[in-house]
Amino acid sequence: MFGKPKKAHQWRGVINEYFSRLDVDKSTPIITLGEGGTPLVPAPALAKLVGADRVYLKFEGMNPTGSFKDRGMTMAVSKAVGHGARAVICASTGNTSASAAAYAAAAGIKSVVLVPEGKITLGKLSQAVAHKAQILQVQGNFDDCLTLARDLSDNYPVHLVNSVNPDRIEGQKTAAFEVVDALGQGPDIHVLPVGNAGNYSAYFKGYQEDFKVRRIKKLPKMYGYQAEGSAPFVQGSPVKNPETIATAIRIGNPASWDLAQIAREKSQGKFGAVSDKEILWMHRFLSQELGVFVEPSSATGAAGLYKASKTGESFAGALIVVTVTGHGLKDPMWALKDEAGNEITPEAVSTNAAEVAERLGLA
Ligand code: AN7
Repeated sequence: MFGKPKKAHQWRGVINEYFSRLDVDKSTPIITLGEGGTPLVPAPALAKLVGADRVYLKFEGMNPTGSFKDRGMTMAVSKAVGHGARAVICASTGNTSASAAAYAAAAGIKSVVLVPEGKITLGKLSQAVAHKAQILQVQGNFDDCLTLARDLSDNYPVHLVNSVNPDRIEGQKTAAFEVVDALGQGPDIHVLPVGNAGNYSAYFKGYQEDFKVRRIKKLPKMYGYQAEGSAPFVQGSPVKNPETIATAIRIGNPASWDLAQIAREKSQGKFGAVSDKEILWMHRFLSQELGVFVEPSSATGAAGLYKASKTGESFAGALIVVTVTGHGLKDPMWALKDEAGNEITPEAVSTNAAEVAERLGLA
């Protein structure tokens, strides 16, 4: 009645899906966990909130390790293995290390990760441990970790997989291709959170390539948002001691500074900053009104978009895509606090149906 079973279409990861558009060839060993192919989720409640025609969330928490980093890591680790590397190293606020550790495990090589002491979330740390990375907590911030990772990879036999490695940006540009494939056009505005600005630069690269081959008619405006205590692009210079609860983007000296400035200028985009409070408000809005659970830093783009609409920018008639970069389970503690910051503990009840119905307000 339902016909013969047919082979289900299986997404094959970004290198296989976009092979001809990436810097790879037949000799490149493809290390993949099936990354990419993430949902573009309609966000009518957010469109209404900001007065736009249509808003979509590119839900990057749906990648194998729960963040967009997997797109760049499949490329970086594949190329590293292709070059004969036996070990990779990265500095990380957490997601890069989780991804590097997983792809290194899949490749059967060693991973070394340098993280700022006490400043990465439990979910991310557990991933690096699970995938058997050699983890060192550095007495410094992310920027110090990156300096150290660059130094080690320059002088010792270990391959750097931070986004200063162009293979990372190359892999991450596939997210823009997917947006265009899904919409059949480019958005008017693309919004995302910014730390090192690797992803901001990568989306722009993807859109620029789509523009060159006429898959889109114009370049989307790139809007990048940072946390107020960690906003070097807004300040116009590096921030020495960045601070924000959004630990993923607690970065004061962005590695992709120049690329990001070019992307902002050529796309007629902008950078902005939002407070931790605004980030947490949007974090809750996305999970409660749209069913999309992200880590706080991932709500920064949407929070910036909302702030822009509140302060007078009109999005009437606009088609907007907002990238939400990492999954809520990476850092679940923020969902377990109410607006005043108090712990939320579900009520305990007996097994009596009448009593439970009454507690639920059903009786
Ligand atoms: C969820 O993992 O830098 O602007 O070391 O984890 O490309 O740096 C993470 C960054 C946004 C910012 N959202 O992206 C790391 C790291 C999440 C992130 C960013 C990060 P970039």
